[in-house]
Amino acid sequence: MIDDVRIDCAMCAMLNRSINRFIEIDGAMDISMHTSSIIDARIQLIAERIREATRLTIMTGAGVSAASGVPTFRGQDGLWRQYRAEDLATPDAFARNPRLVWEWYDWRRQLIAGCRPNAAHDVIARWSKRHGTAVITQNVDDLHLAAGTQGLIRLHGSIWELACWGRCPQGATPWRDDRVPLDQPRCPLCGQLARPAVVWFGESLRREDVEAATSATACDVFLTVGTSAIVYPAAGLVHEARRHGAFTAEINLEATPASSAVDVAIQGSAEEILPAIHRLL
Ligand code: BJW
Repeated sequence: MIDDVRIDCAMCAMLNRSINRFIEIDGAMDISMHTSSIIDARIQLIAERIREATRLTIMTGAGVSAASGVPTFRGQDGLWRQYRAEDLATPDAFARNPRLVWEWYDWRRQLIAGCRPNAAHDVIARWSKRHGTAVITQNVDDLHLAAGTQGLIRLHGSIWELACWGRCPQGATPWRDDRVPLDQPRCPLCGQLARPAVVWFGESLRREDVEAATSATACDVFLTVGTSAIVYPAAGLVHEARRHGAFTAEINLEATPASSAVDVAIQGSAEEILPAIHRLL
């Protein structure tokens, strides 16, 4: 945080000087006052860039749904703190123990069924209606769809869709099944075991989704929101956008590997920062 105070713009240099005076009186209070003015300046800058942009792309991760009550993967109370990805989110894990994997997905489906979109989803849904906007998500909860987001690119599939584990020709196309609870469902076409139509580690993403996401990196502004930015190929998109000359920004509660690569990083919650940007548009 202290490093954050040493930002290299004229306004902040002036603020830094006044801060240093205040720090002698009450450091903690004034650092947080200054940090909030930096955040305000960054919010303003992002809003300006969005206003000027013809093509806006937003990529989201689990942090966007955290305020709705959906657990993240790698955060403090993240799923991977309790469970091993290798035991639950790989094709090998499903082949070894489909009952265990289905129990985990069924538990998550029941939890997500009780969740509603939050202010971050609502703002993104509004922006998605503006011509030239693309929304890419790694989330499988479909809360962006519930909020009304248009043209959503779902890189990791949907927890509400199933596919045939036996890869029967018709069952390869995912179908929707909203039932909760769900006990080891079967493919309605061939009767073999069904699987959640999500993308597990080591599996390829759908080619159409990767192509759509890649072409959305040719944009003026690219926002990466609520993702730890470590799972590929999603994590590579912000770098691709930068190579295309986009203005890039990150909104996340904490620093990620993307933070040092983007033009502006805001450490804050998606459900507060996105509405604050929206109010300035
Ligand atoms: C807030 C907040 C608030 C909290 N406001 N912020 C290149 C290099 C190295 C490895 C690879 C590579 N290319 C491929 C790989 C292998 C692998 C990979 O990336 N591994 C890495 C871990 C290193 N990738 C794959 O296997 C992918 N397939 C693929 O590339 O196929 C070709 C290939 C295969 C093998 C080798 C090479 C090529 C598939 C990846 C599938 C990921 N699947 C999962 C599960 C989906 C189903 C399910 O939900 O069960 O997807 S794993 C999990 O991680 C899930 C997520 O979508 C994904 C990303 O997580 P996300 O969204 O970033 O969440 P968190 O929890 O990590 O972060 C939340 C963030 O929010 C935190 O930063 C918080 O601070 C923040 N936050 N509250 C704002 N209120």
